[in-house]
Amino acid sequence: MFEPGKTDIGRQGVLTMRQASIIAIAAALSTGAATAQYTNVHSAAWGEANHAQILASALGGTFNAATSKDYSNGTVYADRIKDSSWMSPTDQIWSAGTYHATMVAHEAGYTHTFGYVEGNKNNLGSFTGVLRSDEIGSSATVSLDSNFRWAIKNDQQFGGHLFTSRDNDNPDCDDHMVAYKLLRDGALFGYALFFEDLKYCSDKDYNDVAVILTLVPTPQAAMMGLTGLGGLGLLAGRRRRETM
Ligand SMILES: [Ca+2]
Ligand SMILES: [Ca+2]
Ligand SMILES: [Ca+2]
Repeated sequence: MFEPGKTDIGRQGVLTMRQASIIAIAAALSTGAATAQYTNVHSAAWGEANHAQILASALGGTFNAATSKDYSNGTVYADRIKDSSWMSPTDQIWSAGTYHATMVAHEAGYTHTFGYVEGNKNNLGSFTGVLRSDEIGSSATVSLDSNFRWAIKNDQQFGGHLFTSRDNDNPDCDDHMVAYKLLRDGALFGYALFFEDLKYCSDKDYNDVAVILTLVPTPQAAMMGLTGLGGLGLLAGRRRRETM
């Protein structure tokens, strides 16, 4: 490698070019970071719970702002996922896996069915419902072997507006879901999903449907991952039934 005291002009020339290309890549990376988009979440309407309050009711403790976008209760860190980026993973397309979903809030006039659409695009007609937004505390395990988008479908509006986590699926091409990684002692154990249910995202409070996901790598790990959730009672009930 390059030795600072060495006066090998030819070699230095090569290294200078290499350094120049590294600088160019670094510049591109920093531009990417600067243009990485986080959808702006507005304050909740009077009387409605905001993200910090919903996280607290679902996970316990008091969630305070850790950065301009993240929250923490001292034990669980909610790390906001980018909504659009040309290089980082975003909250739009989700990876195959097993997720335990719990409905934790519904701060909206409309009620919705929460679920998913398999694949990366198209096939919006294949929406699969999992939970209802007016059944707070209800939970279900979703196991998918391909990429997919999370989605909500309006239960009242004619035709049932469907909005997914992929902006381009939506009739207004707007962002209808923001999400956080949930970390405990730095380890990812789940996600929090917050949906906006109004077309054109007119109030942008992103609290109209809120779901907590816990990763389910193995049944045993799932039990452990859920211990921080209010849904523990539900789980305990199910576990008892299973062992009877
Ligand atoms: Ca988003
Ligand atoms: Ca809203
Ligand atoms: Ca709302």
